[in-house]
Amino acid sequence: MRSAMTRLALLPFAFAAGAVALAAAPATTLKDAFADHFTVGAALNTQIIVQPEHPARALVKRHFNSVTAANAMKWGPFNPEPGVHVFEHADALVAFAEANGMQVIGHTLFWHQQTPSWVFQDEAGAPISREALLKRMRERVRVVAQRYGTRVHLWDVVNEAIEDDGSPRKSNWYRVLGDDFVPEAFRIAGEELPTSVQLIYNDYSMFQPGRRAAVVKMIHDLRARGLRIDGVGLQGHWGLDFPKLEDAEASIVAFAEAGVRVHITELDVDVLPRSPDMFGADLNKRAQLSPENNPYTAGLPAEMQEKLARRYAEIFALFVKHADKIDRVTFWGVTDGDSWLNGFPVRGRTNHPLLFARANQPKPALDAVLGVAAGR
Ligand code: 9MR
Repeated sequence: MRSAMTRLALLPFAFAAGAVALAAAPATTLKDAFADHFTVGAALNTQIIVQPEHPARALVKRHFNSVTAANAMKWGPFNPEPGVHVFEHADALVAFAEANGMQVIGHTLFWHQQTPSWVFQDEAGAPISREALLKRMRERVRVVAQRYGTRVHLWDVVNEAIEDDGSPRKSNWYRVLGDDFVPEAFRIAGEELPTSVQLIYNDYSMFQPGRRAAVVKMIHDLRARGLRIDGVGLQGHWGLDFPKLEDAEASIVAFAEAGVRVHITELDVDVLPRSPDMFGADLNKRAQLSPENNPYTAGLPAEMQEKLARRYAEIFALFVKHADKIDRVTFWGVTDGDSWLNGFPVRGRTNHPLLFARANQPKPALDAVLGVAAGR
């Protein structure tokens, strides 16, 4: 790692002092550059999924060999009312991926967000029983198993069930199922999905020691019960200065040592000011919009482009170092304009967290990431 970092530090980046901020299209692509290391994915919002002429589609086809629905497969958008399924968007994602030789990532079976409240109520509107909830969970997995089977490469079975300190998140799932929530979710997924479909636990701030230890324990507990878990997803909603990459590295190593594959599932690098209590992706945390916390509405200045590029380079140097443990690196969005970070943790900001700018232009960060693959 240190040698890769040192090499990077010595690089005369093409966008240094005075250079134009945005770069020309590179000759190589992300998926080709990292072909020997891991697949490279992007989360697609519903506009990109349903509009064949969407301008970001060309970038997706060129650079990525894995796609995740940002929303279309979650319980709420997919099954908003009892017995009512919206297949159209998920079907379109799967068809687009198949037409272009990309893996489909199923995101996500069970999460505390974007799950309709009816899921946790019986027909009379009273809190649901444990048995009835387990039955609903199984029905959901049966529907996706029957419709997509092995066309979905893996599922994030459970998303975000652990707090920073390692304690269980007190969600609606936990209120009904308690400590059985995660094992029952993996039991149902393992029984209903084809055996070649990988089963993943996915969470943010995986660099936190408490969450790291709890996830390692979860892996051992699931296996002790005879249940299957194939991988762990580190979301990777990171910033220019957080986390310390040694902490992320410790988690990558710990999960691999626990015997699962590692996935980087939702990578982006927030360039806007954020107070430390807002780290992570807890959607209940919000701050007020102000000129101070929204400084780059007219575009990202050259020195910030460079900072972002260097951060992405050190992040990818870490991933390449651990490529034997990592199956996939997925970005949470394609261009800066479609990033969720324009709305979190402050609504209405102009963020620049990805490798492509708002009009699809490659940013210096793309060149820096490709440079890591090339050993530049
Ligand atoms: O990108 C997703 C955004 O469009 C939704 O509004 C949001 C709220 O539910 O969820 C976003 O994706 C989240 C992902 O599913 C799980 N990890 C955190 C992501 C960012 O909130």
